[in-house]
Amino acid sequence: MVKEKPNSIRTYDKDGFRRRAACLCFRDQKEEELLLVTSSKDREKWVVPGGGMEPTEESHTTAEREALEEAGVRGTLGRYLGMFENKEKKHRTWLYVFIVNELLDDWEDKKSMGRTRQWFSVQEAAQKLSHKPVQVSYLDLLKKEQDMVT
Ligand code: U71
Ligand code: MG
Repeated sequence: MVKEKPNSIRTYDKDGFRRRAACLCFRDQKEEELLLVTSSKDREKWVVPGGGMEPTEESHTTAEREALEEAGVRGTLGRYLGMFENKEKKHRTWLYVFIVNELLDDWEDKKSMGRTRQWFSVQEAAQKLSHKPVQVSYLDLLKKEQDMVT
């Protein structure tokens, strides 16, 4: 299926990197169960919900909007985890923790492209994301943080 986002305008940093934002959507504050969504191009593959920042948006606004559009979740935006660069694809992603408190039955990308979502343990998620090395590095950072407090 071809992805169409007719009203979206891409934004770029001065050096030509596309600006994105994304959320690690957890079931609760324990941050053990993570929600992934299927890829727009390949329904067999899983990705972290996220997408391009629009001209008037701040990264946290984009992150919450993408969680709603791609995963159909509402919740509470948590801490900022950092900015992750994909040198190959030339984009930068501002990443946040997000605690889900509402799972909608119907949402935009389910209707438009049949996108689905599923909970995974952080360890399972890292395996599912192996085709997206930068997204694996999101979880590496999370593990590092968790090791520091335990
Ligand atoms: C795709 C591109 C794409 C990106 C898209 C990636 O459509 P999407 O939201 O699921 O995400 O597809 P994915 O991650 O679902 O497989 O990656 P691919 O490897 O399939 O080409 O990302 P990348 O190649 O730049 O990493 O970006 P564009 O440049 O093709 O739009 O869309 P993204 O960045 O999430 O933006 P948005 O705002 O449409 O969600
Ligand atoms: Mg996206």
